[in-house]
Amino acid sequence: MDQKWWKEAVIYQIYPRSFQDSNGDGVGDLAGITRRLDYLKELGVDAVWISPFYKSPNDDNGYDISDYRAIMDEFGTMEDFDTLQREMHKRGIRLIVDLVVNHTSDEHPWFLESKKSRENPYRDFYIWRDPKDGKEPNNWTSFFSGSTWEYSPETGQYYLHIFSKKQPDLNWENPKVRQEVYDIMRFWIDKGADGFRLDVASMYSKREGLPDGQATGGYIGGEHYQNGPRIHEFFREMHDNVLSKYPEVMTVGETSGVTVEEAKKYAGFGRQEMNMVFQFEHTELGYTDGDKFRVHKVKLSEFKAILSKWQTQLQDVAWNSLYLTNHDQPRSVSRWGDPGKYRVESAKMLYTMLLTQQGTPYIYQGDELGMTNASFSSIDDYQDIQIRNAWQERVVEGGEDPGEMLEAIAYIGRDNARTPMQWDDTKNAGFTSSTPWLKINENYREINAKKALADPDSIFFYMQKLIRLRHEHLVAVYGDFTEYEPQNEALYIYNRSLDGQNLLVVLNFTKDAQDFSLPEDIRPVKSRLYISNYENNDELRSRRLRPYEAAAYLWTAQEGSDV
Ligand code: ISL
Ligand code: CA
Repeated sequence: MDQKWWKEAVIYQIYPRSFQDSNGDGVGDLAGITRRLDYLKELGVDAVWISPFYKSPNDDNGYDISDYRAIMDEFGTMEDFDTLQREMHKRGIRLIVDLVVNHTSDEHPWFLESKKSRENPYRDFYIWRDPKDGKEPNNWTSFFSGSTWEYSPETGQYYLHIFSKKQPDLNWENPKVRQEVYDIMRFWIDKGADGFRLDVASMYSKREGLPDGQATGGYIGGEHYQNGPRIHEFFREMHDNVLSKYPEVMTVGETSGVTVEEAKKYAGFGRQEMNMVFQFEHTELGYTDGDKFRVHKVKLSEFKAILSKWQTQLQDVAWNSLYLTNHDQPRSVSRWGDPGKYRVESAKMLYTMLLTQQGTPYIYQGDELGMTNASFSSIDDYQDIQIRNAWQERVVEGGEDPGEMLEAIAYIGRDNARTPMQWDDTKNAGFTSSTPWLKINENYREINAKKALADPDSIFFYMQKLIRLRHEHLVAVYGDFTEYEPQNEALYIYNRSLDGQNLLVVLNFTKDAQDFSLPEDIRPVKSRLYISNYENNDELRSRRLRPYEAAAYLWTAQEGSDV
């Protein structure tokens, strides 16, 4: 057990545009975050990851950066950043910043130069190709619809963009690009950053020749740029150049398309690449032919199989990260729990799971309140470029059924988690004094922070307790993981164990009562309740679980040991 702060930490993700507006323009900002730090301190999180706050034309809400060393106008000034980081550190909260370097904005000075001429010194900062038979150089499709290629008449070539055409991909083959990235990292470490979340970290290395992808229902071409040929070399170089000099700085890679085998390389102990990765298998569960807007129902056993696989296979070799949602996913209670009658119970149950598995847990803003999907009724209410482009391609141009598409968006679309934080029951939920950039969920009078802080049984205080317990009991962080009854379609049952200390977790994923029988090899001589979302007695035994009940017990089989 190699103890590290980032293994024991619970991290909170802030999407700044939607967290707190401080100046009445309808957009969240850095000063707004500073105002709410005591709230985060009360929740008890150790670190905060803030989605991009750099200068950006906002084609993709800050994931398109035009200056890596300046603050987005709408979010404030560098002084606001300095204050924020100082106030965070004063409270013992670490700061993780987002590093978006698979691509820049097309308004970044590098790209403005690059597109001018084939001889420009910045030409090789991006990926340019000649047309093929007068058309795009290959068949790859963008995460935001259409081709990944955009024609640039100035020079008669196409440039690659895996995301929007305003997000040209950087050419990581060029060592100058990599040195620029390392400089940006040093800049933010000097400014007070304690870590980096590496945006689309699995996609920097594209296969030579950029061959056509296999046509499937999802995004075409991924096999040629996800976990590409030089990716691990790049991360070792990043480590040598930057991270090795700052051993306390943590890194988490957002690695779509990562397999367990690849994750062991990115986040393997002693490999000196990054500390942990976000894997995508559970979030992409049910995507029909890889298409996120066609999600079919899945069984609980499939969901459990993925999470348990990541638990057991990374154990002792690599570190995991744990998340139920983020700014790209629907709300966790809407996707995996019950956003209706059992909203509170199921939200607590889901986070009991997240905070009792091995890996570093990430709580996305508003999930501590049990916020739900946006439930907008019109396409005009959505702002997300992915949603809008998919609508244009499928409904407007493709003639697909608008009702079905709206339903798919309401279930899986990225704006579901981007509606503003619900702070109180006043107009605009205390988020802003004017019109919010994205509509506030109509349920804010029922679901808000003010109400949660006045209710000792709220999801907020339950999460606070889960965080405190995780800090007190290392078995929850480092314990080995063993699953029971993987085929059970109602209950998720697992045990964590560390040095004779055990934590048994039982989670009911249904709205019905379910019988739990104590696994045969679990014979506690002593046990006590760790946490539950219902009133419970204090010993571990077979019994009936109520709807969405979660119960976790500390126990030992050793005579004379304490729990
Ligand atoms: O939304 C997704 C699935 O359709 C995700 O796969 C997402 O596009 C992917 O994880 C990359 O996400 C990250 O990079 C994007 C940005 O739009 C996302 O917000 C960011 O988290 C481009 O920078
Ligand atoms: Ca503002």
